Amino acid sequence: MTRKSIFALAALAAFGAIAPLGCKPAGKDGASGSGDAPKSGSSRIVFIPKNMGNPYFEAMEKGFQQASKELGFEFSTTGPAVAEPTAQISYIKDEIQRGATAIVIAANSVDALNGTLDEAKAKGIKIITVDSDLTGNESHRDLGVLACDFDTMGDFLIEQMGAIMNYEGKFAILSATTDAPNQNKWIKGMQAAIKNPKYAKMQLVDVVYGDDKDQKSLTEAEALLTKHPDLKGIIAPTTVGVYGCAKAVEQAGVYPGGKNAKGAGVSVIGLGVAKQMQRHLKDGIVPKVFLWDPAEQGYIASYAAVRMAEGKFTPADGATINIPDLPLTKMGDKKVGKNNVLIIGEPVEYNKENVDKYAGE
Ligand code: RAM
Repeated sequence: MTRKSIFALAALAAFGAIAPLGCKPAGKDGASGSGDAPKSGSSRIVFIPKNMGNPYFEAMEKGFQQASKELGFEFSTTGPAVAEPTAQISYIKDEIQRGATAIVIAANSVDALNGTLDEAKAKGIKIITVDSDLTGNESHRDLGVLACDFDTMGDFLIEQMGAIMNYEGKFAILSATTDAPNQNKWIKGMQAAIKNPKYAKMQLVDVVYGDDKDQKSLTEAEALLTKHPDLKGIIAPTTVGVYGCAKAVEQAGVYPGGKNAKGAGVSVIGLGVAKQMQRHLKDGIVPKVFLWDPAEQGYIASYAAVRMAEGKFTPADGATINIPDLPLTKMGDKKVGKNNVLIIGEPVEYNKENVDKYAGE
């Protein structure tokens, strides 16, 4: 028996000690039914992404599913079709009624959910944010599990764009929704970063929003190309957005080396899912994108939720939680920091040379 399966059995036994708080599967319109079949007598973790049908969050579900197999909880995903600030409230309320053990949520707003999350916490439901935190309102959840250090993301993206455009010329940002906590934190970081004299010749000419919708992202990217014919780059720190930008520069032929490119052309970079960006990277339409394995957030959030429900883990600055290794990733002790944020790691670069390896994961 492998180390992992021994661990899984031990954890399953321990988890059985948790009082079941309700076992009805989520049955709302948006429910994906992505978990294992309901396990009677076990606890329930519900994942509420920003929006359903987003490949990024679908990748995250794999981490919950893996943890569900190891720990034996019932897992389901439910959420709104569109990423709007208040769109997640009714889904949280439903879970308060049903009595989920834990709600894991990628917040669409820093404050619109506060009251509803407080109601859930008052019922003993553990609240964990992933991907997008309640920035400035962290007390309304128990823990935030974030892929990377949000404080350095702005510097990182500006330096990446700068190096590609020779630290000179016009660039734009294409984001997701205007309220997205993670996006806004990163945009603020980028706006602060360009004040560094190193970037004095770079000009941020526009910030536009594709709302994490395919068509709107494409249309907004096309509008940027029309409005700024001398644009040298677009940073899209959203997986839906960066894909829309890739399609726009491809269709317009203005990517580096494209038939309508002026000078070095328009370089698109951002945060992208390897599989979704694979062809654009391999064809040289997009030079590079960055991301992390979204599944890790689901996996760690699941373990944190279960250990919290067991009374074995209390999130606090300096507290640690041990996470078993994933088949491809070493985990181990993860430390909680300020505002109860657990940062997993750093973004990985996907490019022409390595994307096949990551897209196959
Ligand atoms: C989109 C969402 C999500 C973000 C990723 C990188 O899918 O906006 O919140 O973290 O991109």
